Amino acid sequence: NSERSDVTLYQPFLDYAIAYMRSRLDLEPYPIPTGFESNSAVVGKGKNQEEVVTTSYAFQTAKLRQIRAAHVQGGNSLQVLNFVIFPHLNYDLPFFGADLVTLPGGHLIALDMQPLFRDDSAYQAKYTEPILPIFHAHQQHLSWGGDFPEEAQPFFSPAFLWTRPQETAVVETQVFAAFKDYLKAYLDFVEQAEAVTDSQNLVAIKQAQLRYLRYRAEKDPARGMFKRFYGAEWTEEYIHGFLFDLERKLTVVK
Ligand code: DBV
Repeated sequence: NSERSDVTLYQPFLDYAIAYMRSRLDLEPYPIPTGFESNSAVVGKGKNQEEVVTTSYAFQTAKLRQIRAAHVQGGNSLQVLNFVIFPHLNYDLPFFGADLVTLPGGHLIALDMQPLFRDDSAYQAKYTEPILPIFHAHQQHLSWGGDFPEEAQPFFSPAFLWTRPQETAVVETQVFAAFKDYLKAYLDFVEQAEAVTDSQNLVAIKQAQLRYLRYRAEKDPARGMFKRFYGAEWTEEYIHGFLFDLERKLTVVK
């Protein structure tokens, strides 16, 4: 239905996530580099002109190094909520990863608890098997989205919800319900998580986090879009200085 408006499609997801996290976690602000809290640009020509606003949100807790969201609002056919939780390096927790994307071509939804150790069966038993019932319940309504980059596969769990709904109403209902269930299950994991102290495990976690982070920063599917809107310099700084900032944080002398 072309009458309906998608302009705030993911705002309820963002509002829900922040309110829900506040209800269960002791959220502290996480610094957003100056100039990256929000950016806007006018794109397109004539009647097709749209303002594209990108807003950043970031928090931290004792167990979660960075909880951050990028919300892109550019009218009916450009809405993105990219929401990722990066645990501290002394927890074996997976990443919470949500990439909710609406483009002129349609909706693209990626939702997962992205594993540190994809092929480790003990890890799967701990962090994937418990969410398989949620995955199967939602997958019934959200069919597999088809091909995605082969090289990205190691970073997704067997409970990866990947779907391209035709209808905006499906995003508002089924996808929103899945998002809530995954976030709840993730916070349950966080609640139960105990700090890792074994030095070998700590090294493995750090390596796995860096592997994930480097992949995401290098292959960020939003890079082209951000460059067109806001220029190359802003985009690279946004990616490495905020969206995927672990390497920078590790090299800062505290
Ligand atoms: N994706 C991001 C960030 C975004 C973002 C930070 C702030 O990681 C948006 C914005 N994702 C975004 C956009 C597109 C996608 C696509 C705008 C569409 C790009 C386009 O079509 O031009 C999951 N996101 C995708 C795709 C996947 C994901 C698989 C399709 C890519 C393709 O077909 O090439 N989430 C994404 C991903 C990982 C993840 C690749 C890897 C670990 O966690």
